[in-house]
Amino acid sequence: MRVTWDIFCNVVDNYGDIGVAWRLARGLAREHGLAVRLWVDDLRTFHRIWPAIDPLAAGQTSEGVAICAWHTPFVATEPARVVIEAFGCALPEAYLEAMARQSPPPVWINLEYLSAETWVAGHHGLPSPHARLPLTKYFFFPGYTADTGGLPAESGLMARREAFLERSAPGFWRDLQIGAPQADELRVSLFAYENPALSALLDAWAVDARPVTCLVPEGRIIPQLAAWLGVPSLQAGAVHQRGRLRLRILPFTDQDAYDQLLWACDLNFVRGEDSCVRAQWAARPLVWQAYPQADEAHWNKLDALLTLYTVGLDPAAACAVSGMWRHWNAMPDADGVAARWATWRARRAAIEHHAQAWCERLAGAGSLTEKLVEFAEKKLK
Ligand code: TRH
Repeated sequence: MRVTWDIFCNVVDNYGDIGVAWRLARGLAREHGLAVRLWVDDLRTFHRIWPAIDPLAAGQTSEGVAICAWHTPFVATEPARVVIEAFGCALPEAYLEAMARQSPPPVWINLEYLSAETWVAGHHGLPSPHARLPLTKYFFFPGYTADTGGLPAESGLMARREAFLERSAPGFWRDLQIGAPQADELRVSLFAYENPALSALLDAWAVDARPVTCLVPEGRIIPQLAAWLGVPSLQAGAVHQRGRLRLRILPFTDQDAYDQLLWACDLNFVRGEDSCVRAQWAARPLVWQAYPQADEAHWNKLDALLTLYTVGLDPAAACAVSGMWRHWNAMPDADGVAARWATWRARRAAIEHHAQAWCERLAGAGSLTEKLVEFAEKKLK
């Protein structure tokens, strides 16, 4: 009999929670043949990253995963053998009670947010007994090193990227009605939260020595872009030229099409954890805007990833990467973004080369899906 898995996802805001949960659910079903149920409390957000999802259906199947609307009060359900609580979303009390009645109880895992911070390895896999019920929850930390829970990546990802670049990139640009890049043109994707550094960066691109095309999926950054352009609003399909900069607004697509954008661009501005990892797997230069947290806790996350990411880069290129990332995250910086951009531009070749080497090195962290399955199997024995 197939091992059953339940994944619970509470969408806090944005797309990262459901983005990670959905990748995991798809991977477990497709690559491990597991019977996966994904419980989601916000199907509308899910629908944005995977339009095949019906936001009104109480139950549906997609990509071999059973998707259930997570309502309160929770319908009585027999728990699966493995239960994933994504990002501490707090399982329904009735479900927890049902877990406690099982013998043996299910393997209960809290999937944590990805971080490159050094404390992660020491906390990965730690148990926490429930205060009242005979249940133990394990903390599973994704991470960038072999001693953590690894990184989300489906098998065949690199081959799909290579096949796209060899055969499909021209068609991709045609479909976006942009045409193939000119020899000296820089194509940039911009997925971002509101950002005080944006205007100065756009100013720098507008006077760049070479053409810059900036592709912006619809989202939170649009009002700021419209203000910079001096237009009342912006919709998907809008194109604006300012000096050397051409700006184009793209529709928000599904996760797979977003990957193609990352693969096709020369530089990707990404945010949150999921787009950040996908940009790293794209083997292209990236600038990460970490999800803003209280007391600037995200700065530690940013610095931790920068410390790992820049190993092996020559000092000037490492400084160019760090400068852009730190400035984009409003970290204290004596230089303006225009100076940071000029330095990045000057070191572009080294940074590009490094992005490929880094992508190969990433495999050393191991696959999150495989490590989770291994972890659960051990606990099930
Ligand atoms: O959407 P985010 O800002 O999510 C954030 C973070 O995950 C953060 O850690 C979390 O605490 C917070 O939400 C609540 O950024 P992230 O993580 O990059 O997720 C974006 C998802 O959206 C990712 O799965 C890719 C997907 N996406 C598409 O499917 N289509 C698109 O067109 C774009 C731009 C993104």
